Amino acid sequence: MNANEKSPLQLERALYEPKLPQALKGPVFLKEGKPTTSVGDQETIQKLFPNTFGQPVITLEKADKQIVTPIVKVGVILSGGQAPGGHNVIAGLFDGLKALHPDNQLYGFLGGPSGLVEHKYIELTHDIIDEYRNTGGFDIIGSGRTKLDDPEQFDKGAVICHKLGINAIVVIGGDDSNTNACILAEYYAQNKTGIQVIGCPKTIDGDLKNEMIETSFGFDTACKVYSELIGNIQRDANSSKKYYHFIRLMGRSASHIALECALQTHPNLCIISEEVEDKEMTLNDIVNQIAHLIASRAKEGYNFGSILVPEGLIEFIPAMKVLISELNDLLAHNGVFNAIPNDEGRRQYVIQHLTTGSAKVFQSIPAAIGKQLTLDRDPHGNVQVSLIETEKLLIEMTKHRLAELKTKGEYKGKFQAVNHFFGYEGRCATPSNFDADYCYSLGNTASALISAGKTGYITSIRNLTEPANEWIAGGVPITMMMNIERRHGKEKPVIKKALVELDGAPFQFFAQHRDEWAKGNKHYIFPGPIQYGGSAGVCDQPTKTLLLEKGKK
Ligand code: FBP
Repeated sequence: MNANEKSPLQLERALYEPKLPQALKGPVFLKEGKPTTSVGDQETIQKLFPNTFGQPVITLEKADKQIVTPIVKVGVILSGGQAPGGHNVIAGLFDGLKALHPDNQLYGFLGGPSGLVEHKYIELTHDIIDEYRNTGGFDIIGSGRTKLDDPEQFDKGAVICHKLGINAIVVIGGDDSNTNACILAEYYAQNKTGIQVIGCPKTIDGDLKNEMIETSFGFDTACKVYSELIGNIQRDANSSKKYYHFIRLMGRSASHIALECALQTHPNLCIISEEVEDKEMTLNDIVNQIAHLIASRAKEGYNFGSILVPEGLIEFIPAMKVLISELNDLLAHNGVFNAIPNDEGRRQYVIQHLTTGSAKVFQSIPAAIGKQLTLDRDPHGNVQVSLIETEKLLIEMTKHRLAELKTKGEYKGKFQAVNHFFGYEGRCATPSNFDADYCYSLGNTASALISAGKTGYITSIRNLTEPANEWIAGGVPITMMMNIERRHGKEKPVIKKALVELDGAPFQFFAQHRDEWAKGNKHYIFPGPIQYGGSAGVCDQPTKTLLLEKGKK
């Protein structure tokens, strides 16, 4: 690519040198902790993962001199949705491998996990890596959602690894992809293929986190991008004073993104799905809450405001949850449904085959939303919540409710709503310094684990609210994060998904302040765009979620 085709920021970011934890700045040794167990169902997990269960947590520490490590060839896979920083994981891995031995090689499997199975790959060279340093996106090798969980796929993967001499695969993915990475690691160990598997915690959703994984990469940048946009919208609302902005935010099931954006921008209302479920709120309860907020703001003369809606809300409303689960069963491989040529025919088919309660709920929601609920599931069997326009549903229902309040004389304002959905805007943004540094460190750590012959580990960087120099790098056995959950009718070993904890510090802080933020227009915060150059206080700040979780504000 011609340098002239790049923006000044692109050119400058290409030169950015990610900050590393002190321990990763030279030769490292692997310090092993005590044997581990799993977060739940230990006996079953141990039986399912006899080779990879119980391994110790590893911490990387500074070594006096470089020990000689065997030459390795590594294949890397980007799995699932894009998240800012993926290219830096690969750059960190590449640089780490080359520092260990110049003859080490890195291959990229193309288009996600399917690249491994279909033998589509490229060798990643210095020139390619340099082109993608500190950039957003996953376009260096592409990503995909093919589910890697079948021994036949594993065997096909082993064939290409043996052909290329690959001894290790790095899977950069979310909770489902890392679960499958662990299954792959176990399978390759059991079958003595000599192929190691290492995972890396990726997802903007922020739901792959636990005691050892403080946050998944991409969450920081994505939330900062959305918060900038929310701040801009709040400023616009406050200027024209005529619109209510309903802003749906990506994040799949978990509301971490909505909560983080609320902490960064102080909207008038932010719905948290986990709270809706906990309080067993109905759709009507949510609409009433919104309508009453609007009515009380109108009394003070404010006919504008900001309302944040988490993407997965619909799945957390108890009656909707039942409906979605019935739809999952009804529509799985349903040739009859798929053959119905028109929307109305499909709608009637669904109504006839649901239980009476769910049929009623299905009939009560607008046909367009009903249709969105019946669309294809993703390869992991999840409803594609990003396609469900909950914000539009809420606007429509709020309009009706406000009209009722008006007839009763309880509302005298004017309601004009604008809907937004922020998701894809943030997933490939130029990574913040935090994500650029964090991802580079994750990749570098993976190279150390591989060279030491480790398998079934996920890379972990902790102490993230301190300067990068003080971060703690290491590896955590993936089995340590697993339990057994019922998924699509079957008991499965899975990494425990982290939803918003209502007794956790981030939600508690939000809950203590939301009543103030609901009122007037003085509480809005306008975070502005991500800053890459300038003082660390502005450029290197981690998320509010992380700060609060660590007892800092
Ligand atoms: P991952 O969990 O794979 O990281 O994906 C995150 C996400 O961006 C969700 O927030 C969103 O629901 C989903 O991907 C959208 O999927 P798609 O990219 O297939 O439209």
